[in-house]
Amino acid sequence: MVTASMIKMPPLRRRHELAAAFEDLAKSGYCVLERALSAEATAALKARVDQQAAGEIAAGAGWVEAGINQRIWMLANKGRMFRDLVMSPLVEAVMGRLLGPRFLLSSLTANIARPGGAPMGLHSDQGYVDFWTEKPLVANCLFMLDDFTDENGATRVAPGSHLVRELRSWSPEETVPAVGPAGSVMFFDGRLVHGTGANHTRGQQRRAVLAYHCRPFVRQQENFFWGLDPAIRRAERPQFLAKLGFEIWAGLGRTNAPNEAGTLAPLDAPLGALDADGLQRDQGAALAEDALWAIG
Ligand SMILES: O=C(O)CCC(=O)C(=O)O
Repeated sequence: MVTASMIKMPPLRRRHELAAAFEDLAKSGYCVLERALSAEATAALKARVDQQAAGEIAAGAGWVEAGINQRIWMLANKGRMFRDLVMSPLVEAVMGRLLGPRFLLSSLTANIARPGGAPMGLHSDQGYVDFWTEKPLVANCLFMLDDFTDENGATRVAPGSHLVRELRSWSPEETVPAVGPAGSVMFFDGRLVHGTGANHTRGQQRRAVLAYHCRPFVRQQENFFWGLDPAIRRAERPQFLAKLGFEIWAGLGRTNAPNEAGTLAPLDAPLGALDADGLQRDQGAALAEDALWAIG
């Protein structure tokens, strides 16, 4: 069931605040904006994350690392409040700045760093690209649902690493904790080296929602075409579905439906092999094995 969102969208910042954030992003590869979420929104998101985390463990579907930290994937299916978060003008403005127009949502997840949780390996979110890029191909926005501190596993970041052309490994000593009060959002360049910190507290969980985005020609981390709940696909706003890639961009993402345009839907009867009379037939006679060798 698609329910109405209970949270207020983070407001767009004043011009000078955004300008300062863009400067930090350019220089350091990340920026933290405090009070991006209201206290009510932060509490509602946190409660929903906790409920889902417990539910996934109870259902035997928990994604738990080394028995401690928990990741929740596909939040697009797990509450309208998460879908609204990525539609906010603030996310739109900062992601647009980093990735250009028509960027896509790559994944929408929660990450809970629990006491005793080990640090995540340092990496960049476009680490699968084996060369440095002049501009980021992907970018992330991390909503802090708890105060992020050095002790409780605030994300470790290597300031300026997004500008280092040589792809190399990084050591924890080159990183600093990205701290901020609950309700803050951290935006970061996909080339920035970072990772979840170790949680050294006795009893504090450190929860985050991560809206990871990519340029429209990059493969997404989550496969929304298979993974999105069909009921949500039917009910959601075209703008949201476009963010997931259900629209053609620059000729990419076609389905061969007649007059395809706007939000694309699964086809009941995709156009297949036709005979000369225009009748659909399975014309898939196998090629002889030696023909395959010839192709290879
Ligand atoms: O939760 C965090 O602190 C960061 C997670 C992270 O590094 C990632 O998802 O790539």
